[in-house]
Amino acid sequence: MRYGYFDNEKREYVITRPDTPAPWVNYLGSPEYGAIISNNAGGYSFEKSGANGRILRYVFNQFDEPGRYIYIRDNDSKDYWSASWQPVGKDLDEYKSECHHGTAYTRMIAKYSGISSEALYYVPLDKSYEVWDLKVTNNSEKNRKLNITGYAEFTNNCNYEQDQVNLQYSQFITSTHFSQNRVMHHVHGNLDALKEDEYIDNKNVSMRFLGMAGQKVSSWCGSKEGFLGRYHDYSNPIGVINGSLDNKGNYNENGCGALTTLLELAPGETKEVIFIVGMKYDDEAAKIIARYDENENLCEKELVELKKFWHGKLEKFQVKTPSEEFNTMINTWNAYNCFMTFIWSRAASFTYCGLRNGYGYRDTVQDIQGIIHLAPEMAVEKIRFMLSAQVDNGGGLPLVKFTHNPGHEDTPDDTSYVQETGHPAYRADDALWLFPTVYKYISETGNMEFLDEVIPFANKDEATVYEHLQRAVKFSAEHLGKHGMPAGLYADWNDCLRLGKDGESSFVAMQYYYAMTILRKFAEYKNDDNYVKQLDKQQEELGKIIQKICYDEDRFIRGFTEEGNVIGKRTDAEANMWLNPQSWAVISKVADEEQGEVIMNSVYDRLNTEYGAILMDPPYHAEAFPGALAVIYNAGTKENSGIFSQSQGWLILAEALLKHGDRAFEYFMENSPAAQNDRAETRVLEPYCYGQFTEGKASPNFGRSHVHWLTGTASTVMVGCVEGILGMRPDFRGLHIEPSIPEKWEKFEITKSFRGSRLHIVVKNPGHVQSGCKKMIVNGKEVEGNYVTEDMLTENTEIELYMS
Ligand code: IFM
Repeated sequence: MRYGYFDNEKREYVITRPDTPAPWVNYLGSPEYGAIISNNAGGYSFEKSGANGRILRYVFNQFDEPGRYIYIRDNDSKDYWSASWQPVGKDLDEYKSECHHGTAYTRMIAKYSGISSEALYYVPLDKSYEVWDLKVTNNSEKNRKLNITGYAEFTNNCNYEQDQVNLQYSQFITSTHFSQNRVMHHVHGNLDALKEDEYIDNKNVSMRFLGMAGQKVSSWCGSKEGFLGRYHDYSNPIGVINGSLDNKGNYNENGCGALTTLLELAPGETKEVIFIVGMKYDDEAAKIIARYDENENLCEKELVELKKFWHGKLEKFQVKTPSEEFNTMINTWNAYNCFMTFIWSRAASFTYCGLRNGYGYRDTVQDIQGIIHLAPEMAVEKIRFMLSAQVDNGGGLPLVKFTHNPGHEDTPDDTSYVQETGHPAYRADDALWLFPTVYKYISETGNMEFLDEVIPFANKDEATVYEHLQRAVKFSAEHLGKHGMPAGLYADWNDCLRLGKDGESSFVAMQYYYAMTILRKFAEYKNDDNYVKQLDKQQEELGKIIQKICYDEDRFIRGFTEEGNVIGKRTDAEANMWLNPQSWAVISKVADEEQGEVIMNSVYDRLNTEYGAILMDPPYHAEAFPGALAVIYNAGTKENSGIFSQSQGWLILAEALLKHGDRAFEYFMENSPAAQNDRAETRVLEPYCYGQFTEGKASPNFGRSHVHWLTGTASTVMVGCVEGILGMRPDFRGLHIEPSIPEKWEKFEITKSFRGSRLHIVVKNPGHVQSGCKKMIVNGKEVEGNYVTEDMLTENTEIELYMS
């Protein structure tokens, strides 16, 4: 069953049935002013921090309420509805609606009772407030008198947790006041005698507002109970039913902002009402509202600006392949998803309440990879930041606080860090993610000088990027287990594998091996011959160990427990086959081609399902060792044999590197949100974004996906598709083009910005092969091989590649 469609031209997903199997959401703004909105206007907003800057309340895991509600009431018939289907929830036979989720804006269109409305929700570019721009049209033949009411439910405290649980405190610090065109909500209003930079117990007055522009306020309300009425709810607020709000604020109750205006519409007439929400003091709120009163069509202009910004970013890489699903994801939705996870990390979603007050090291470093081909200038800023969160011993800080202060941070070796972040020790993999990320950035841009840039460590001292990477390798070398492979420490990529300082991880061993390949390239570039030799030796030894103790006939094992027992051997009753060590053996080139074929066939035979490959099989139940935390989850769920979208990306890449275009694409399609648009009731999650995992075959809900818009996922799939399937593989001097495509594809095109040139690449495949290059023509001249070097680039570079 489908609930909507992709409008690729506008880069929108259009929801035509509002009763979606879950709230399908969009992101507006950025954590500077963050707003999340569902297709039924549910959601919340915050300034700077989801944990400490919460403005609008949302009750998690509770049917998508409350939200940015706009009520419309016919004052003659007294009938009322909402600009989004919920909260009033009119009969869908009479109420027709569309929700257009676009790039950082959402537009709700509704038609009911001869009235149509369009509510556009967005955060203007570089502004820290949100706008709900409503246009209402009278499509009937008579004059209509409508009450339009905007409702914003403010949290009683900027701290999300305090608002939700500490009611004996948070209920007694708020009050609301009305002035002219706005409800001002004061938190700690009694502290207004303090100066702006004075605090008592870390507290000072903060103010939020709901303002109205474009029309005159006819009535207002500042108390949730006053607006809803006792024993009423969001679907039938007394303030809307009565036709007028009570014009009362709150003092020691739950605050809200509700504003009503009366619209009189002649047949065919359209009028506009603009609601604005933000966290500002009164004079600034007044100025913001005035801008919308004074500037005609400001909202439309701001929307144009917003689209220009986002579409401009997406335009940097566009494909035209025979697969609509692939095009949709790569051109818009996977790319947009990558930007959202890059910007937001796990700051907030409908699953993440915003309480994790920082960036996860590994996820954030991986997220960067998803946007390097689109916005290398944004990527490098974040790379710098993440390098500055590397401890001088080479390890990454498991959690990098939003208040990160390079050079002055505590580390997992300090009790204070452990107490503050809850992370008791280093993880084995964190800093190893830097290698592919830094390599991709330097190769995309050719910015070799980046290696010499000096960046501080998290705790003390500073070093060049090259030295940072050397320290990361040193960290692994200094944390080896009994067999000489990297110790698993508090976790590797898999949060549910606690292998400690004696247990060992084959996945990290492969990452470490791969890190040395990359570092060697940098060392060669820098003519650091001794270091090259050292790396060669170290890598060769590691490769031998991995082959000797980790290869088990047709698979790589997952590692060793602290006691030295093998995890994931063929004869184990549970978890005897794992996905990641197979794909990473190929990616890292620990496995040669022949071995790669064997292990990837094992994956296909043992782990693949119609929704992607499960993480391991069979799930843990009775045989888990103490560090196998996956057992805490139901079988077929999350790390316990769920289908991790993140791992699908590596699988796609690994198959593509083996030149298996058909299989790479098959894995893409199995797990691609867009490819499941027609199975929305099974997938449940938004068909335009990746989730953390899909329930595996051991679950009775096989195929259902969870944890939307999560970090780490969209980016690995993006890399699998761009670098893997499409074969965009830049290096220091240019771009290798090595597609691994389904053999049925006869042709595809790419437009790509690359080092100041606009590439137009046409790949032809008349002989229907999965990989290869028979001939390549660059700007009309046939060149040797499939490598476009920088000196061949012109402002517009025309490339034709014949695969067969
Ligand atoms: O790698 C982790 C990630 O950091 C958090 N979510 C789960 C992944 C796998 O355990």
